[in-house]
Amino acid sequence: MKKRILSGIQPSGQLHLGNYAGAIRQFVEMQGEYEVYVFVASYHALTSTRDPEVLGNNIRQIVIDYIAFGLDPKQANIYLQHDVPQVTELSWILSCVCPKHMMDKATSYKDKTAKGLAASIGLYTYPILQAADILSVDPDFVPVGEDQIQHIEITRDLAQKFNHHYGEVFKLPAHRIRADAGVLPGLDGEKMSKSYGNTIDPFMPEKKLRKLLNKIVTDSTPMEDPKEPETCTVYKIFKAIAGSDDQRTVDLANQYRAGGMGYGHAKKALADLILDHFGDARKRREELMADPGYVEKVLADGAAAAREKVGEVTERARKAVGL
Ligand code: AQP
Repeated sequence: MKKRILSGIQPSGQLHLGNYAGAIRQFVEMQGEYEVYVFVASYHALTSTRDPEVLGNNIRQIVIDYIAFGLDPKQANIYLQHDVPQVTELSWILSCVCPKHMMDKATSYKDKTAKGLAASIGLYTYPILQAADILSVDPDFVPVGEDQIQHIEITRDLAQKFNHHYGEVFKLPAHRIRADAGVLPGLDGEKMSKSYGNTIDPFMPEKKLRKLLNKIVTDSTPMEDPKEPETCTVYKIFKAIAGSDDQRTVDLANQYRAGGMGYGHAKKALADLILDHFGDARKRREELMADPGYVEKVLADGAAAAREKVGEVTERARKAVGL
């Protein structure tokens, strides 16, 4: 029997290279070999998005982009979190075994409120809802970016606490990180993040994309001097997309170290790489945008599969607690 994976992304803005490098690329690589559940974390996005129209558009766009990036609806169950409302029931059940200090320790709440997000209870407890999302389909692995490791550990802790008290109800999943992905920096060198306004969208029109890449913050080393690639945001992004062993990455690193190369040149190389790497995805996205019926069908099928599996797990949890 195939092992199962689950992961999701919040529709809190346009998907970016960080989401691709840390998460989506893994989903695509694992489909076929694994049973795949990938969802759009619409309830989670309520912690940051208060405009209903924006939220609706983001949700639809993420589904289109998942498929454009290479997720195959024939091999992956793609669904919307709010089409499977039992996850919120599981979230409540888990919140009743979650000690408050577990949430106090979660770093993303501090990071996000420090960046100006409203300090809501939803944001504070979102790792519990995330645990419910994950545990609800009994996955073996959760492919995520490095920044999410703490949340997968919280998920395991909560499952263990629940199982310890009520018996073996939840399966303990492991996180899966892509070997050389790391946390991708954004235009300002901080973690690339939808809500930080520092993202690179690989689907942007070419001219806009090139202009945007010119904004990546670099240091002031003069053109003729040697430069250190590993501390440069442009190079880090290039390496994450092309791969560390790719000849183009090796050549670019050599150019940095040799001197005589300006950052403008590296930014141009990055733009060329993105346009090349995502060439097929960009075309597929155009086609999908013109076919809303297909996207609806994918979501209906995905929701049906997810509801069946989540229903089973919810029933187990209900019984265990005495409901
Ligand atoms: N910069 C990144 N580098 C590597 N992986 C990343 N991920 C996000 N940013 C990077 C991975 O993408 C998946 C989706 O994450 P999410 O949208 O559910 O939440 P997030 O991690 O908080 O992503 P963002 O873009 O930063 O969204 P906002 O700004 O709304 O919080 C996860 O697997 C994550 O690791």
